[in-house]
Amino acid sequence: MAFSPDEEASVSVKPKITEPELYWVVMLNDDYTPMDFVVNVLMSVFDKNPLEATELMMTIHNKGSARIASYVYDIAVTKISRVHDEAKKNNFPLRCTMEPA
Ligand code: TYC
Repeated sequence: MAFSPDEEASVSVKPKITEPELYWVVMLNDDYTPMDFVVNVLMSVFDKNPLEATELMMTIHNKGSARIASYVYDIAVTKISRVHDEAKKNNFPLRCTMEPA
């Protein structure tokens, strides 16, 4: 039997909205990638300004790694690929990893 318009209107629909899981992109130190190359990658791939990029690069250099920014999974993977592609093109060993935020 079909619902009357009144019955139909009383059916409540619960929207199931969940926050997407985020992932940190973590950049790692190495002994060979030039500092200015890292700063440029932080500006071009992660939209950091020159001061932020320089501070982040020095944190990585001094501490071994730093969390750069958090993204949904596909964006984090794409950012990391861009870093690795750029590093490979220039023969530098610069690497990033990803961790759940
Ligand atoms: N340690 C590098 C150097 O002394 C600089 C560097 C910083 C490399 C950050 C990688 O993610 C990095 N030239």
